[in-house]
Amino acid sequence: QGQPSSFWGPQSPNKEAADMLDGLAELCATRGGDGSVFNERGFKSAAAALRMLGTQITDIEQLKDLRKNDPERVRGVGDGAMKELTAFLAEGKGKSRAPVSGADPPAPEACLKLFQEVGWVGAVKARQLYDKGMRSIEDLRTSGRDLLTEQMRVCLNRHEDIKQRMPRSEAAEIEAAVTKVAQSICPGVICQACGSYRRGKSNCGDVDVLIRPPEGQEDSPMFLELIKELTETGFITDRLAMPEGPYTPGKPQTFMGVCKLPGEGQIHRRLDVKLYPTSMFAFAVLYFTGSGDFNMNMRCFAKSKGLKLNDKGLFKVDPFSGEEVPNSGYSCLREEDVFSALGMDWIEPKDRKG
Ligand code: DCP
Ligand code: MG
Ligand code: MN
Repeated sequence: QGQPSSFWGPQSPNKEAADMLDGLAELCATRGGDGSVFNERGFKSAAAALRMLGTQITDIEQLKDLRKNDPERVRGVGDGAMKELTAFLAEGKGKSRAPVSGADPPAPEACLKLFQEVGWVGAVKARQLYDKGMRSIEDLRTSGRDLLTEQMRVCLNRHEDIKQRMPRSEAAEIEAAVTKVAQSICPGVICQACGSYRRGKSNCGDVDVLIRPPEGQEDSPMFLELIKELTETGFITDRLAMPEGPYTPGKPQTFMGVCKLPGEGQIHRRLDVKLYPTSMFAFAVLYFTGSGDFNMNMRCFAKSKGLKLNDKGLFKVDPFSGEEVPNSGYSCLREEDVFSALGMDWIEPKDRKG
């Protein structure tokens, strides 16, 4: 702002150097990969600064001097750009050249890994995005949107926030925020954060809140109202999954989405909320406490005893058909009951590792 714009474009005495930097920025953008976005921006802002500069730069020492004595005029010319400009001015102009520094083209595996860090993007989608020429998160944002599902788009929008794990104290605050509204809608309802939080981890990737109808009640129609209210207060910011169809007694209900605690400096967090009827609740708590490996081991153990364990119950399996035997479900109101039904000793959540 407030700078002479007449130097812009073809009139700029530093057009060639600026064009060179813009070219490198473009190269970084198409190559993508982690870190290259930084280079891309750096080169772009350095190019812009050079175009604004009235004086022609023929020697790198001029720029070094400006950076020292008049930094405002060359703000945007960072160390990365200085490296390129040093080479450019020394070698002579007009050569098309690869960056001295700059990101190496990312290996396909690096891209596939990067893409799968975006929620809902799996191996197949990551490959598809790569084959369509996507190389960075920035690429997905600028030209990959049409290739993504609604859920992937939400996760991409919030990527910088939700890829970060949160301290367990924040998971506790989120659990409390959900509990407070749930209690106001349905007094006596039980809310319990499971997942890594319940296993005592010091940080959590998301918060998994399980809801149980009030004492003496098998089911509750409160779920949609809870989600609605949490959304209206601005706590829930995005939806990834909602219960399908109208409320059906006896069926679990699932919300997946994104939330943000009120107040300065808070960032978006992944939140899963699930309501299970009382008869399924202990199984659901067990399942959503994990860990994933622990669950797999416990399911295998159940299988070895001719039983099937999931988030809804523990059932006998017909040895011939392999099907669940109707009405064979064990009645377990506490997690402890599930362990004893399987003939296992109790294992503390913090010890449920493998
Ligand atoms: N779970 C499972 N199998 C899956 C997904 C989940 O058994 N395919 C169970 C075990 C997990 C729990 O659900 O512990 C919660 O899933 P999360 O993905 O939220 O995992 P965690 O809470 O354990 O870890 P994080 O801190 O990353 O959220
Ligand atoms: Mg979790
Ligand atoms: Mn979860």
